[in-house]
Amino acid sequence: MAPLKLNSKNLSQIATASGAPVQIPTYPRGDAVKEGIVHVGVGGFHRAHLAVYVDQLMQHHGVTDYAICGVGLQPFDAGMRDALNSQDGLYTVVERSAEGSVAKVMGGINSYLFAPDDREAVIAKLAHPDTHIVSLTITESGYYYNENTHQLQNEHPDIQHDLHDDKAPHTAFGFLYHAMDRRHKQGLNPFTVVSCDNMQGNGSITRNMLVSFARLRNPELADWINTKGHFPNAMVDRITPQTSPADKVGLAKDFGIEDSWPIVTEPFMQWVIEDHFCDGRPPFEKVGVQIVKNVKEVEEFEKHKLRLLNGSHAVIAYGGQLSGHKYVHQVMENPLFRKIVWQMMQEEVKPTLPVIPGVDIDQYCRTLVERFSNPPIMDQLPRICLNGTGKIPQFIMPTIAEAIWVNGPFRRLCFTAALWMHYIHGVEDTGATFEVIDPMLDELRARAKRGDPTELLNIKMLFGDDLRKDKRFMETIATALQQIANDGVLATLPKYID
Ligand code: CS2
Repeated sequence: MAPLKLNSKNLSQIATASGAPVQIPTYPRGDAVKEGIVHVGVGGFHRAHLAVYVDQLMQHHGVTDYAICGVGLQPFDAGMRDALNSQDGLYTVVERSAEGSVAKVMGGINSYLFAPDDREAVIAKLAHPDTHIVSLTITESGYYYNENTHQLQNEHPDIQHDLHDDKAPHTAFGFLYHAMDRRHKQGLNPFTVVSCDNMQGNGSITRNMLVSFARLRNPELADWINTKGHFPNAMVDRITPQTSPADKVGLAKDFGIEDSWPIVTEPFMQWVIEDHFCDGRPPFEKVGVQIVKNVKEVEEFEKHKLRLLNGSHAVIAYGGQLSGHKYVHQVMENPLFRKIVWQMMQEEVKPTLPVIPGVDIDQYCRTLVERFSNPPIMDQLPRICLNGTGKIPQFIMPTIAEAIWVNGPFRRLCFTAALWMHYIHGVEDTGATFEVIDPMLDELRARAKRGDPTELLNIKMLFGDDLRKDKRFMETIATALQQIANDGVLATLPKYID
């Protein structure tokens, strides 16, 4: 039988059309529900994470006032607009594990607004009294955060544009600012802003950047946002590869669904978030979200995840790409990479991590190795390599700084940072070239020298003075970079394994 196009009309048929059962939303949607969450930056991760939790709240707990309105700010979001609008907001999540695949149609995204088409509609939606939470996946670079000074990048052309233009904001902060202004004037509460991006202290960074932005335009509003607004910190986790053409073909063949943008992901998912919401929240804890009262505890979960998972991903992705691999699980099949991942986690990262009652770090590391080795999800290395300037300063450098303070080892972490510095040239060890995507690529390329990290480390916005001034660090990273440039990744790897 021909696959069925995914939309509301075909839903019940889709549930049983193929031999394999498919979970479908059986809850009210459309005008029958309220959109209490507006999510900015709907991509694969959001649709596999927050939107799944919301789907479960609607499906199993009768929640009707926290459906999601998705928002795209960038011209490249047009593809997501078209995919979701042509399917009544529905899409499929395929959870793939060694045991097989399970398909679930998700209905938590109730509508979608594309800002380049209608910026006013987005501001009005954010300011609407039914909007209680505004969540963000805008990537690290969307926060305009200076890693060195911890301040907003005031001089950035996007920020300058939004500081002086009232009609057509470009950045998330421009939109949030106008919406907060309207809510303030209408006597409403601020909405809670929930960052779902991978940054240590993502909520605090969001608060500080938005309040700094607002202060440059309207200090009174900045004070209101700062005192009344809530920005919970959160640790988010689910490995979500980019959707490939083969994923669509597989979905049609195995489950009889024609979906223009499905998601294939791992079964694992985790969200640990501070219980700080200023305008209400759904009962997230009912669907497995870890809602935590204690700010410190969230910080600790974030540290574990960013340093162990995302830090390991960096060595796998930059090392794997340079040595000609395509997917994470392929890299993990190489015993040298498996060992460096394990030894970096155990010997260099673990000593910098706090003990969290109830969390066994060794077990967490073993689970990560299994998740990375999970062959069927086909996690692409370029996805993880993308935008390294937002990742290395978050996932690797703070661990090195702390390893130095505790007088622990850090040469594998330096090797990882050096891999990224070498990766910037876009040339594999074999001489084959690949595309490098980074918002700072021109500056990186102008500064990157084969075998010499100094000029790159002098980018003040990315790297702290503490590291630049540390002689042992500078020597270790320079040695690693020279070895990679001279001998290639695979020949250098054994030098970093005991
Ligand atoms: C990856 C993350 O892009 C990256 O750097 O490490 O997207 C990773 O897959 C997620 O954080 C997993 O939760």
